[in-house]
Amino acid sequence: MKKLNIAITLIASLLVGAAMASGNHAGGHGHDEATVGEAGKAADVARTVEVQMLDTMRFTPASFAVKQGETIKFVVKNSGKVNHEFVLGTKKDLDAHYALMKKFPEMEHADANMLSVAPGQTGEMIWKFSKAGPVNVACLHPGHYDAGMKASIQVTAAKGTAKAVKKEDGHAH
Ligand SMILES: [Cu+2]
Repeated sequence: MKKLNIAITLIASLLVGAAMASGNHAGGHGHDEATVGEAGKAADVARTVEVQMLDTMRFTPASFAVKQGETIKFVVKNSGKVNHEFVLGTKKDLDAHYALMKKFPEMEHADANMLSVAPGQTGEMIWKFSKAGPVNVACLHPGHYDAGMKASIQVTAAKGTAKAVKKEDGHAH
């Protein structure tokens, strides 16, 4: 039994170590940040989006749209009485992360793409949506994601992409 405990502790510390390491270098490794955008700079904020987190396991609004290249400041209010979090990612990454959270509920995770907000508090995240396509939001606290605590962000492609394609059918200069 003692051996098993040691093994579990070792696995847990390895996982936490991996999570921390990925937070230190944005981009690369096919991590969340590479596929859904990157931490934004305050100077680039185009607009602020307010989101509320509720104990009914809902985000409001639960879906919104942004433009590719836009930097958004999320002001996330926890209107409930329990902790909630706001985590950006692809559905695949969120699902994988959630499975890990269920196994290790005490796991601390802090990264540029996640925000943990205590009841009655407000957190802020500045995020640059550098890629077009869907981005998902989830609260990964055990039970919350299952109960539907998720939201979706549609990132529309920047204009000019179509033009760039058109140019290529021309003659070589
Ligand atoms: Cu929650």
